[in-house]
Amino acid sequence: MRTQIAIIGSGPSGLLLGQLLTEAGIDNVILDRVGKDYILGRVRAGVLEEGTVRLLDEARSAARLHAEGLPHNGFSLAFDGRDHRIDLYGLTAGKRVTVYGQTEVTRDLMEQREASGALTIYDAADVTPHDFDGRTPFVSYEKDGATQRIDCDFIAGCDGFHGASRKAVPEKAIRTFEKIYPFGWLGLLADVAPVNHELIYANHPRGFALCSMRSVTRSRYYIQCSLDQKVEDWSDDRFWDELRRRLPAHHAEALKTASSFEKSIAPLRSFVAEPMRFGRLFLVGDAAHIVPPTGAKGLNLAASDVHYLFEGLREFYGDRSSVGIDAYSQKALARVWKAVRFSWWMTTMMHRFPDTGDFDQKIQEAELDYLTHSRAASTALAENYVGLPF
Ligand code: FAS
Ligand code: PHB
Repeated sequence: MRTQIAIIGSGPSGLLLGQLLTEAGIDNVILDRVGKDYILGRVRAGVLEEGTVRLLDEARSAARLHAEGLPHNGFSLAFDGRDHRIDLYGLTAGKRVTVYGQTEVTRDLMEQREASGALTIYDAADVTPHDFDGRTPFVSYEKDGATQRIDCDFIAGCDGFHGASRKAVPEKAIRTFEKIYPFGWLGLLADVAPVNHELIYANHPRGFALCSMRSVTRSRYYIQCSLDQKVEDWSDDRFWDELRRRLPAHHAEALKTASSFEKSIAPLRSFVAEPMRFGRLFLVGDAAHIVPPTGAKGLNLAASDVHYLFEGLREFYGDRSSVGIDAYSQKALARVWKAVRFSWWMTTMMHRFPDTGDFDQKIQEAELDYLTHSRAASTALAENYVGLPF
């Protein structure tokens, strides 16, 4: 088989890139090692920047997002028993975010891809990129008991942090930067009305908590937990009690609870691989970088990577110019590092660290106090949260 772009990974990165390429008449094939249902079973991001929404519009995959997504003009920081609203809309001259689950984004992109007739190969084992340092790259994989091959012009490694693409790059050709946080997030999904109409990020001596949502009838909550915690040790009641203890009293009293239908613990890390291009292989999204979810940046960074790569590939096939693809890594990394910084800053400000001493605690409190009483400081927070320009 031959295609122009072989895409490894059918998560948001691969699906969004595939849809934009298909819309532009550039042939592409997506391969994933698991099936559709497994991918749709993963619960991840919940907040979309305007740039991500625009790209989904361009991919003609945003109809349900516009019908069901929740535009949010602000969020609250809770600490010291009070909450302080950050007016995103007012501080950024009219920008906002949209609350719409990554699972639904993925479902919409999958449906649009099926309607377009573009090929996705699920349950492809041992997917491996080859000869990407030359002019005739190809991808091999195992399926139906045989080794298959797809010849292509370029390979997009959209296969996430644990994927095969970054691992296929010679060690001497890549540089990585990593920070592991000494805690995780225990997340819960329940069909119950959210405690607040906007998100609440809570800094509390017992640990961080986040009140989010998927709709006005489906809540998404997180509490910071130590890395030795096991999800099976957390009954719903224990989770709800701990969440209440970390919220200001008026929210704790208003909290509505119900049986959870999803509970999981995610570790937190910051990770960046440089560069993001190796000959005819491009790394996209989580394959190249990971951020702690505190700043709601992971999925949105994947979208901006896709934007830069798609524009470069469209220029390559349209104008026979490689200027765009040659600039991909440098352009993507410039935005990645700003989002990595913001996510690190939000995480450091909002969480309790095991080695947090009295001095560090006072600095955290001073940061929050300054942030909620200075227009300049809250504007800086707001412009990063809604997403820096592509
Ligand atoms: P993904 O990991 O989503 O997709 C990669 C795809 O490649 C998968 O379908 C996988 O099956 C496939 N694949 C992997 N290896 C392969 C191989 N060898 N061969 C073929 N296919 C392969 N971001 C936020 O903004 N907010 C959040 O709250 C948030 N929570 C998260 C919670 C968890 C547990 C995780 C892991 C991430 C979270 N993220 C969050 C970040 C997340 O949303 C990612 O940024 C987003 O999924 C990135 O999308 P992709 O780059 O497509 O990678
Ligand atoms: C979510 O709803 O899953 C979510 C929202 C905001 C974040 C992280 C996760 O910062």
